[in-house]
Amino acid sequence: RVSGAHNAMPAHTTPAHTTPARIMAAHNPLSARLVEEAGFDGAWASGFEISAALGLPDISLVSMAEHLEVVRAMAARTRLPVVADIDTGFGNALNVLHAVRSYEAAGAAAVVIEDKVFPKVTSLVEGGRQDLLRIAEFQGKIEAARHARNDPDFLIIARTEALIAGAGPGAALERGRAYAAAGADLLLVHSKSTTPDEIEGFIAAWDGGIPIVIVPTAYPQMTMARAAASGRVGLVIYGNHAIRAAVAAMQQSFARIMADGDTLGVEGGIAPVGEIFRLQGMDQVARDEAAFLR
Ligand code: SPV
Ligand code: MG
Repeated sequence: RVSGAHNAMPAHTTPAHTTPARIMAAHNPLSARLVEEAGFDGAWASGFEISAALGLPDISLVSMAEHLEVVRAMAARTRLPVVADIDTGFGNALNVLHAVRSYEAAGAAAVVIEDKVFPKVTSLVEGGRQDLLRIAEFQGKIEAARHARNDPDFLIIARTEALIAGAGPGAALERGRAYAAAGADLLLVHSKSTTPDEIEGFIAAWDGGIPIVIVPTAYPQMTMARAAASGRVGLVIYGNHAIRAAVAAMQQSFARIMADGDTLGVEGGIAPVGEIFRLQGMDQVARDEAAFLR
């Protein structure tokens, strides 16, 4: 269960200063463990990050089976709820039925399904093709997701890309309301505006009765306090900060080693081998050896 999310806001009320749950991106089980140790409330199995980790663009090239196996391994290695980014649901409403059953069985706590046409293009890229699905068809996908889940606490998060597609705040509200009416537990509204104004305008106008999810990558001025003050944000997803942190750290270390011709200079700035042993659970290996190897 994603704490704080399911009942973050009772229908049609706007309690002040609801504290949103914080969900950090991860692209493999190790990064999910680091998300847990840092104290986040959940791990975001980001399509962008998992694509990038496979050396691929986030344009629906990673298959459901590939993404699902990463989610399964993450859920096995962290106690945190894993929020699975299933993009468009890998096809139509029938694909969504199969996807939701599969992700719930794999140990995910929630899925996010977005209202773009399959194959989708990543949201934040300049000039990306952003084609929206018909509202009724996406409502069918939400209804399929609700029908497929076993546990009512498995969250179905509907994501509208109306602002990303440039369809405007009216279209975003219309779609959000339609998805809430179809039974979504939360509404993710994505924006690539470089200030929080667009999202704050949406949140102020929101009357759909379910909590909102935001991904403030393009508008990092959206602090936790600011999100909480709206009273309508149930989850904040930090969408791609794990892969960006990892890439920057590797680039710096690799460049230094190439420049220096040895690894002495990076030793103080990278994790000691013992830290990797700890994250791998080598202490348990030693206990298991003592207990079971004869
Ligand atoms: C992801 O992390 O895969 C997302 C968020 O969907 S974004 O890349 O900003 O669209
Ligand atoms: Mg994604």
